Amino acid sequence: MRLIKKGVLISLAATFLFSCTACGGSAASVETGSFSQTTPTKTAEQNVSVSKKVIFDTDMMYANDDAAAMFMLTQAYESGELDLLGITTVGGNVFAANATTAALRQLELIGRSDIPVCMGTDVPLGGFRDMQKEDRLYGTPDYCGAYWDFEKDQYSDPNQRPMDYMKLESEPEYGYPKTRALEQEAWEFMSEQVHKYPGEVTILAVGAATNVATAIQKDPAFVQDAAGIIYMGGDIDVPGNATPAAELNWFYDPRAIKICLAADWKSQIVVPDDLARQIFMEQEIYDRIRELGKNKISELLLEKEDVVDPTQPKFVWDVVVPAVILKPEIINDLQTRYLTVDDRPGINSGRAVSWVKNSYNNPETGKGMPEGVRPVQILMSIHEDIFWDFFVEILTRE
Ligand SMILES: [Ca+2]
Repeated sequence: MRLIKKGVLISLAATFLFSCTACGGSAASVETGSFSQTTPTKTAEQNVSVSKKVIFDTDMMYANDDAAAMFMLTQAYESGELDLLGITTVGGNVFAANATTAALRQLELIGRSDIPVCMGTDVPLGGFRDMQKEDRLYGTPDYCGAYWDFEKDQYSDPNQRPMDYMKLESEPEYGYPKTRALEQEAWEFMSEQVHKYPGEVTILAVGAATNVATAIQKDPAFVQDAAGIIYMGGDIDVPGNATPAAELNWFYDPRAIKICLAADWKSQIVVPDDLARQIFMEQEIYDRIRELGKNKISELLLEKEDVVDPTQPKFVWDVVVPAVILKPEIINDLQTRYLTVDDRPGINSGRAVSWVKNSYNNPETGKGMPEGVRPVQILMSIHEDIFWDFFVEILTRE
């Protein structure tokens, strides 16, 4: 029974990486500073500036979109395009212990165990949901990541979930790592690095936002010393992919993402599921990776999956996040909106709510915008051709 459940989880994961999302339009220039704000309309030129020291905060699985995004970052680190300070793990697709094993093991397999990994928390700030109750009241989610294990009544108590990355409930897909995570909490690692390099560190948050929100709560100077944050998460103008209201990362810990979005960052960019729904991994991309890739990364990715099922779109959510930093020319439509999330328990828990320019309100000036909510840049479309060329090039680089 257990194996069957796991089988379901794994097969869903397999469609991830190379499973969902968007489209887009214009050149972007990079300079020191923060991401500029734009009007909530398609712009011809985006003035994006980013720091090149990053921490990758992830709910990683094996050769999924998180893993491919991490490989893009390790490749860029290898060629000196950025400084990958470390990987931190969090809940979302899986629990933090599973994500930690996956990060350590995949770094080993590509020969980059020098990159620090820190295990974070998977306990949402508001506590774990009661999935049986929520199912009854709000319907069964379409996808709920690590919550599947509660959903299927695998654990009668959340404390039975895996909490030691060297003692998972079954042998990990690629085996246990020989290397170990740092003996430090993820939020502490983030905080330490941000203060070590004030104004230089960008957080790339592609799982639930729990670690980042914890750093904000425990370290009053955290946000002020960070360069900014880029999230993958949120369904802004479309129905959720977890529930009708919410995207998975924001469904997992709505309170955390609400705290993050309300913080006074120099720069906040959201890569939403709206975008992910427009961009698909086509067979041609696998074929190009097979043709050009002679490295371990290509091998890992193709070993997991190298044929597109024409009946199932292959979404690629998280891989857009490193591309925003490394190849800002992909950016087409970057909109400024005031953005928050409904963090109350209920049918709308995790729903994104945004304010755009209209006859009375202007997110650029703050006129008519709600108190306690901040402007955020939302990437609504990219230039797909530029993105895919970059994706293939960086992952197949020797
Ligand atoms: Ca993720």
